[in-house]
Parts: sequence; structure tokens; C-alpha cells
Amino acid sequence: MGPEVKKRTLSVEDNGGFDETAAAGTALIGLGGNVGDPLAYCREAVRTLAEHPHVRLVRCSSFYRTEPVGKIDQSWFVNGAALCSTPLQPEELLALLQELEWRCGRVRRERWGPRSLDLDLLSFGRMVLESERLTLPHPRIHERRFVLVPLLEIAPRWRHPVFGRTARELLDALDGVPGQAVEFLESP
Ligand code: A4P
Ligand code: MG
Repeated sequence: MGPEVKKRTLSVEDNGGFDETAAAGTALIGLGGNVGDPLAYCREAVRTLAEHPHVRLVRCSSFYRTEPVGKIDQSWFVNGAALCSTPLQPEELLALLQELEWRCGRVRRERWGPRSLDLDLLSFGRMVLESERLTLPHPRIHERRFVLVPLLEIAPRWRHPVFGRTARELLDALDGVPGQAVEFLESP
């Protein structure tokens, strides 16, 4: 009789301790918007990414209703995150994300201002990079509950490539910081 093969279904919480997000070509993408129907734009972006020949969608988070951070006199946002793997270079993936933003029709390009769809490349494996067009990891992840809550949901073993801290630890460090409400909106 051959060796017994035990089949296990791995959940997000129980993946044997392996941080899948550390692998080269693994991208965490932040999605957000607060103009028009941002939930529909986010869902459309995830669908389009999943259908792209050079992108494999591994997992998508729930979507959350979030209090605006930075420029606070604007509508609440919808935010989520997606985990993908790709043979593309990070600059190529960023160009694809920017094309998707435009396809979903950004309304204004005021920094930190209202937008129908904002797609940020949060991290790309453990890559640390600063060029004119791309900073990795995204420089404001650790300051933002609207990024960390969905990130924690889909990648609990992710560690910030520079600070070495998990999303849980970074979230705990934001305890007591006012004005960053994050409310569950819809399942993925
Ligand atoms: N860029 C450099 N690195 C990256 C990266 N890792 N991912 C460059 C994406 N883009 C990157 O971005 C400006 C330039 O950043 C791009 O040309 C790209 O080459 P943008 O998306 O055109 O402009 P932006 O989004 O208005 O500016 P920024 O600084 O990226 O803003 P953030 O950090 O995206 O913040 N509050 C809530 N609750 N939810 C939100 O989603 N979003 C913002 C925008 C503010 N407050 C928010 C939310
Ligand atoms: Mg952005």
C-alpha cells in the first residue's frame, strides 16, 4: 500500500507558518475610492485584474467603509485589498493599475482628494525600492487603518519589508489614533 496522502485545506489563518507574500512576484494591492459607486469600481478592478493574462488573483479582502484620512473634508471611502502573483516587473504592474484607474474614470487628481478608484501597490514580495515613479513598500501603509485592516484579513503573516512588523502589530500601534474608523461593508 502506498503512503497515505493527507489532504488538508489550508485556510488564510493556517498556512503552516509560510508567508506567501514574501515570494518574488507576489503583490499586495490596495483599492479605494469615494466618488460615484466606489464599491462597484473596486469590484470591477478586482475582476479585471483576475482576468488579466499576466496576473493571478490569489485572494481578495472584504470591503470596508472608512473615514477619510489626510484630507478629511470629503466623503467616506470604500477600501479593500487584493493579493496577486505576477511575472510582471513592479513598474509594469503599476502601469497596469494606473490604466485600470483611468478606465474606471478618476474624477479629479487632487492629492489625497476625491477619486473614483485609487489602486496602490502596497508591497511586491520583500522588495524595497525608491524610484521616481514607484516606492516600495508604499510609504504610508503603517499610518493607515484603512490599508492595514484588509491587508491583515488576506495576509496575516505579511511583514512590513522595512519595519519587520506584521499588519497586526502595526494596527496595534495605531490604537488610540483618532479619526480612522473602519467599518465592515461587504464580503469579497
Ligand atoms: N507611486 C509611488 N509609489 C507608488 C505605489 N507603491 N503605489 C506614485 C502606487 N503609486 C505609487 O499617486 C501619485 C504617484 O505616486 C503616482 O504617479 C505613482 O507613480 P496617485 O495615485 O496618482 O495619487 P494619490 O493617490 O492622490 O496620491 P498618493 O500620495 O498615492 O495618495 P494615497 O497615499 O494613495 O492616499 N482615506 C481613506 N479612508 N481611504 C483612502 O483610500 N486614500 C488617500 C490617498 C487619502 N485618504 C484616504 C484614502
Ligand atoms: Mg495612490
